[in-house]
Amino acid sequence: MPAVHLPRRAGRRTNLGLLALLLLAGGTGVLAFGVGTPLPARLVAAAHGAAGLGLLLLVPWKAVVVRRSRSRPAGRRDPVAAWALAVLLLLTLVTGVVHTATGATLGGVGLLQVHVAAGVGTGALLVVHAVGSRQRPRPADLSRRALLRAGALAAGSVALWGAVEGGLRLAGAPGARRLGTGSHERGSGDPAAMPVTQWFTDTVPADAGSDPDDTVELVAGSRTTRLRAADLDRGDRVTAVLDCTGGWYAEQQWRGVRLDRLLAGLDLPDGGSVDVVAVSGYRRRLPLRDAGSLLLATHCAGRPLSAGHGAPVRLVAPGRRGYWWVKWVRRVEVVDAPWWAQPPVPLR
Ligand code: HEM
Ligand SMILES: Nc1nc2c(c(=O)[nH]1)N[C@H]1C(S)=C(S)[C@@H](COP(=O)(O)O)O[C@H]1N2
Ligand SMILES: [Mo]
Repeated sequence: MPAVHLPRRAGRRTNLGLLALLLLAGGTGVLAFGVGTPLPARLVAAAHGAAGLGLLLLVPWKAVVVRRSRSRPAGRRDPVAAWALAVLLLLTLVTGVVHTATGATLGGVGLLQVHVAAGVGTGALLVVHAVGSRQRPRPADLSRRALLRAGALAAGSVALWGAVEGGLRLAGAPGARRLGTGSHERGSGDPAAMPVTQWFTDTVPADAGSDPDDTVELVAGSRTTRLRAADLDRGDRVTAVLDCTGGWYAEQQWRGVRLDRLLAGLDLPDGGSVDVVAVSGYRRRLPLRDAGSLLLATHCAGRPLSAGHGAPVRLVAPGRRGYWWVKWVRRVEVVDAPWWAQPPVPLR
């Protein structure tokens, strides 16, 4: 088998290349959940796709490395963990590409959710695997030839990503019409056709929107005001895209009251924030300086919010991913703390 004669260095380079692409894919994947504005989102998604697809370029080399290690008596001691890693990575790649191309769901679960779960699992197994077969950095890793090879791998990855993008357009696949974040359109202009999505473990409150006397607490300093939810429809309108990290988006017309109008006349701390809290405790903290673009919405597409979509009042946060759009708002509180003093994503 001629492959067995592959120099040891080549195996090491292959492993380092895989590791670099996996770290890049994992890092940009996590970043992709944080960005909602079009251009940065597009760049992050493109880097993510290129890094993920680039892994395929190294498969032939890695196959040789694997075969060689199996032919050595002192080969890998834990092949089960190594194969589990390979299977999980394959699942990550397949679900990533199929989601990108089609936006498909399986029994209500978006393929992107499977992708993210498999990606996180891959990351965990990768740590175990890489610790077990550590490759120490060497001066030669920074040689001209090594950098040229890394450049070729990067160029090949970007070319492969470009080929996939071109293929989606030629085929007229749904993926050709997806948003910069990678999300597929679902129910724009028709809230009834828009998915009802919870971040993690939150649930639709049984009585959401059924009581016309529901109130929202507005807290600033020592002052607490109770506002009837029904009185928050003050005719402020915005058209904005709800872009869920589950991989779908919808553009809707929202109506209610702009947050800066609601807060007018209150004592607002410089550099402060506003906590928007749901009946269930689900919450997000946003910078006060954004108040002019935030809306407490009571209506969507001209009709009162449905229970699933946040009745009687939800936050509309244009340019931010869906998990910021707190539904079933019960309390709005002005705080001195900066917006980033909170978990990066909701915990429920
Ligand atoms: C081992 C880690 C991962 C690998 C190898 C990987 C790989 C991929 C691949 C190959 C694609 C398809 C790209 C294309 O066809 O253009 C993709 C898409 C995507 N992945 Fe990952 N992924 C990983 C982890 C993650 C994580 C942790 C997240 C989020 C937290 C994530 C979010 C996404 C998103 C949003 C897309 C759609 C991007 C688009 O439509 O352009 N991925 N991924
Ligand atoms: N209270 C509460 N608000 C929430 C969530 C949640 O789980 N609980 N999920 C968020 C997420 S992840 C998204 S994408 C949007 C979904 O809004 P929709 O169900 O109206 O489509 O609501 C956001 N607001
Ligand atoms: Mo979401």
